[in-house]
Amino acid sequence: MSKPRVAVVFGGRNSEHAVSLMGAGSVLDAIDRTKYEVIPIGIAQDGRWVLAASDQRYAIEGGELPAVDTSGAALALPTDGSSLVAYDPGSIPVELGSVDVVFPVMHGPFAEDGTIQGLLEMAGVRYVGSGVLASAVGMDKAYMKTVLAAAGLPTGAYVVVRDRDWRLNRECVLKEAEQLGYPVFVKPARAGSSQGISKAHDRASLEEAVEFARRHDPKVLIEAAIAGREIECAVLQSLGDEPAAASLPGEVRVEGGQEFFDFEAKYYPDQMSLTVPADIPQETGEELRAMAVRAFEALECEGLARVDFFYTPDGRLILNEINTMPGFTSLSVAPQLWAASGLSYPALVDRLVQLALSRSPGLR
Ligand code: G1L
Repeated sequence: MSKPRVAVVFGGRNSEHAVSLMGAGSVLDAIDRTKYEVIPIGIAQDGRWVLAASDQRYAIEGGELPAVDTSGAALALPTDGSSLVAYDPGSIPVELGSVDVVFPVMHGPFAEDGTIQGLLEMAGVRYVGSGVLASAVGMDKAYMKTVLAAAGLPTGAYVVVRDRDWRLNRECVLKEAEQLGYPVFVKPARAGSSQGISKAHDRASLEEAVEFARRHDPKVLIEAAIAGREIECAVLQSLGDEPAAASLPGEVRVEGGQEFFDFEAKYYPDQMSLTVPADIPQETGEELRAMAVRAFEALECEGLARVDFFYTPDGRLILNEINTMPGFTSLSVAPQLWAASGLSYPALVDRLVQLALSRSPGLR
């Protein structure tokens, strides 16, 4: 039998292009080429799909994909339901033939928000990770909280600021937000990673923080600051009919006294430390893992997700967020949590590909 053909798709039209390239570098490095035929496809900043060299740790330095000058469709949707077309760096359209699985390694709008997943659904191609709904809900922090709360999971207090409210009812919005009490965190509702996030201590800094977040997204979330330790858990779908499994919980600490876990700290691992298992009471750890699985199920996630909690000084667990496309280099939190739980990075990559291969495209 021939090897399953796995297209690793990375890059994308967004500010976190380089982060995606680092993740793709790790996946391309770890995936078993004796078992799979690997086809790396980069999406350049201009949106073109480029066939990348298949044998290298692609652009692990976080460089850019070559700009290509192509005309016509950047991606040809297959008519037979399974054949993809990309371009080689010399702008030659390359018929990729049928692909068994796409492994998307991308961030932000047009990528982890369900867009690529929808495109792949239309093309009838299986893919790694969550589907359209879970990806879209996971990307929008406001809807994420709605879904988590509906599942009975404890989330923090927040206010959603839509564009119209901000332009027409600013005073009202600010008053409502101030009910949360200062300090508050202000975040773009749908930006990937931690970009556009800031902390506000008073009315003036709150207005500034909302304007700052609005540079990334016209929809903004204002959240009550929660004092507590940051404990994270990775959830992995099972291959059979068993429920999804939670990793050991790990505690994330930001080094160097930053106010919060910002974009820089997240992607420069020497600025954060991860302790696995987290030093918390046994029952708290078990409760956290059960909550993480419930969150995974509430969004109907597939593949892998990372669930982030606050553990407050008075012993409560609050679910901060769920990430359907968590950092995914071998040194990122979710892979490290699974490594400490007995599943190595190459085994995790393999499991994700096997999960995708085992499911039917379309409704499930
Ligand atoms: F395997 C999943 F679940 F599909 C998956 C795919 C991609 C998990 C995590 C990621 N992560 C990313 O793509 C990244 C943009 C964070 C780059 Cl590492």
